[in-house]
Amino acid sequence: ENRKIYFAGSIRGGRQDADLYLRIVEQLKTYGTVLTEHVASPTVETDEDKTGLTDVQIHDRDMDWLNQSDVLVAEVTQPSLGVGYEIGRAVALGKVIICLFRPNSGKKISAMISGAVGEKFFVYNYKEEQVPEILAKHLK
Ligand code: 6IA
Repeated sequence: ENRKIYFAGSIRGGRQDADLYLRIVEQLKTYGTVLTEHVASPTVETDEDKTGLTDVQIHDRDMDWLNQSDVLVAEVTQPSLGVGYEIGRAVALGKVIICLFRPNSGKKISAMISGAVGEKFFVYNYKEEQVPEILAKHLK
């Protein structure tokens, strides 16, 4: 019953929330295997240069992981084309999707995310201290 969790967060879209991603991933690990831990890595950008992976390889590997995953958890406060793309692909695959947005960032969430709520698509306007209860509700 090892649950596979795909965590999505901004990389080239901007790394200002990277430390928060790390704290969310630490909590996610208590619920299963996080396939995409690098998203939370403080060194993802220099790692990216070192691994020499092409963008095609990055994309194809991520789509593989998304396919295998049981649930997508996306921190969507910092807008990212890649995260938006992953969410859309996850919808097409029928995955359970949990989007986390922090209104106190002063940003506005895209209508294409907030408007996509449904049976398997959840959007939370949250503060960091609520992360444990939100994750427990869906993953316990
Ligand atoms: O457009 P963005 O770069 O902000 O898109 C971020 C999203 O795309 C994340 O949720 C990731 O799942 C995915 N993504 C973007 N870049 C990478 C990447 N770079 N590796 C894996 N997933 C990525 C290379 C990292 C390096 C450690 C090899």
